[in-house]
Amino acid sequence: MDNDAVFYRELPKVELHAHLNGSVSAQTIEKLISRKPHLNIEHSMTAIGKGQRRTLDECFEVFRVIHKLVDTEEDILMVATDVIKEFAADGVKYLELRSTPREERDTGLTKRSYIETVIKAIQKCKEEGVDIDVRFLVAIDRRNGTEVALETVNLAEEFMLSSDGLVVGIDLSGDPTVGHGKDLLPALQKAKNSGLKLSLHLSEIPSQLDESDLLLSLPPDRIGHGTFLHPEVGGSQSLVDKVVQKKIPIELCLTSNVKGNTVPCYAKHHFKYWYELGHPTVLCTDDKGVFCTDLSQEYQLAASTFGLSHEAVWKLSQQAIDSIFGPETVKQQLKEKWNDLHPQLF
Ligand code: 6MZ
Repeated sequence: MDNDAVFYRELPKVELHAHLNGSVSAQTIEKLISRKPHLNIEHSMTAIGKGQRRTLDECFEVFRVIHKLVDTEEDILMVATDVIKEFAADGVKYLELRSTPREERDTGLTKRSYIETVIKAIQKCKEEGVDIDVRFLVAIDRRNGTEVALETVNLAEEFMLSSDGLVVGIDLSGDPTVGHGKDLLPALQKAKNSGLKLSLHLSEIPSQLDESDLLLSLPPDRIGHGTFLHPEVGGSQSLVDKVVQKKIPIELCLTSNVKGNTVPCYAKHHFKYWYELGHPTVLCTDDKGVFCTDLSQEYQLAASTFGLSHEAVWKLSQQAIDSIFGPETVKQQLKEKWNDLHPQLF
């Protein structure tokens, strides 16, 4: 590893936008494939390699393949444990994992046991002393509509109270071409009222202006992607004004957006727009397994594409702490950790 790569690996980092089943590494996929050889799934079907690009549609096909491989409590425990340890090995000190609870009749998996198993993986890593603080956002898949969204929020509310602070919020994700945010508004409002934080995928594709405007009225506590919010790409100044006035941090995933073809190239990524505005932006991986990346690489890419110094990169990773959904005490602990680590890097 060259010196620059070492800097990015050792840089303490905060990861706030990571979908569990999109984060499964090649090594873990191999273990899953050997558990289920009858499915005839090859690794090439679960990841998008260097230089390759897919449509968002094709990306969602990849998730369907991974879901076939991950359909028991045992699988989820292994996947979540591996993913947490991989983030820790990449220098991530605080991680918010998100995942959509699934029910699988054939294996007896229920949405409740799904959430319990992710929590078990987080606790297991903690007991083993893995150097990372992990929290969980329960995800709503937008294609499943109003009732499932409400059911998910009810479960998340229950776990928020019983998980010792591990369940902290709700994610709204899924294929952005399917469904409409207005159907999910009551569930999201209920979640917010109960104290769950909201991270919503907004304007991941063009022509979602009405939906974004509606969901911004909640308002969410963070925005995922926000690729088409600003006027230069068909968004609107009024959407930008709302995001800026409410200081809603944006989670930005460079490789995901380039490989998923919603952004034409790294240099045209909307990181530039929001960073230059001085708006809180947080670099994230989205789906590190599917897009073959890690958070160190995302920081390095942002720096080389937009000419950021090591000091500027440090500031970016440090400021991400302000956008976490964990409590104030955790923010303080993380800030102290960053202060302790600073002299080792500079
Ligand atoms: C929207 C995405 C996504 O929940 O099974 N997901 N939703 N946009 C994206 N951009 C590429 N990447 C992942 O992880 C996989 C699920 O996360 C959401 C989709 O709902 C996908 O099925 P979990 O752990």
